[in-house]
Amino acid sequence: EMNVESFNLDHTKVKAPYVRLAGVKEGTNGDKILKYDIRFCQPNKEHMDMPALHSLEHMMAEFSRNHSDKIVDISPMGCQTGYYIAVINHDDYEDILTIIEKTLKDVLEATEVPACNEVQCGWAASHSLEGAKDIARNMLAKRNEWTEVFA
Ligand code: HCS
Repeated sequence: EMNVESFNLDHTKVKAPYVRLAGVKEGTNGDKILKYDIRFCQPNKEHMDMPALHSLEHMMAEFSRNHSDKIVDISPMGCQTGYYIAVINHDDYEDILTIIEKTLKDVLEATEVPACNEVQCGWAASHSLEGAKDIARNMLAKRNEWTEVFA
C-alpha cells in the first residue's frame, strides 16, 4: 500500500469518464473533507492538452462555487486525465454530480476564461476556451456513465 490513494488505484481497470470518492479526512472537531476523482479521459489512452485543461480548471474553480459553498478546491491531475474536487462537510455523491453537471453547462455558455491575465494567473498565455468547451461537451454527453468507475 502506498501513501497516495491514487497510487493504489489500478488505472488499467477504470473506465472513464467517472466520478469517484477518492478519500475522506476528518478533523479533530468532526469537520470532514471529501475528495473526488473526476476522470475525463481514459488513463494512458487519452489526455487533455494543457491550454484546454488549464482553462477548464479556471472555469470549474470559479463557476462551481456559484453552485455550492462547500468547495475547497478543484485542481488538475498532473497526468492530464482529470481533476480532484475537494469539498468540506458535504457527504452527498449525487449532489456532487449535480454540481459538476451544472458547472460544465456553465462552461458551455462562457464567453471568456475567467482570470486569464498575468495579474491573476501564473501562465496567462496557456489557455483555450474552445478546447475547454470541447472537454466539457464530451463529459456532459456521457453523464449517464459518471457513476460507473470500473469497466
Ligand atoms: N484550483 C484552485 C484555483 C487555482 S487557479 C481552486 O481554488 O479551485
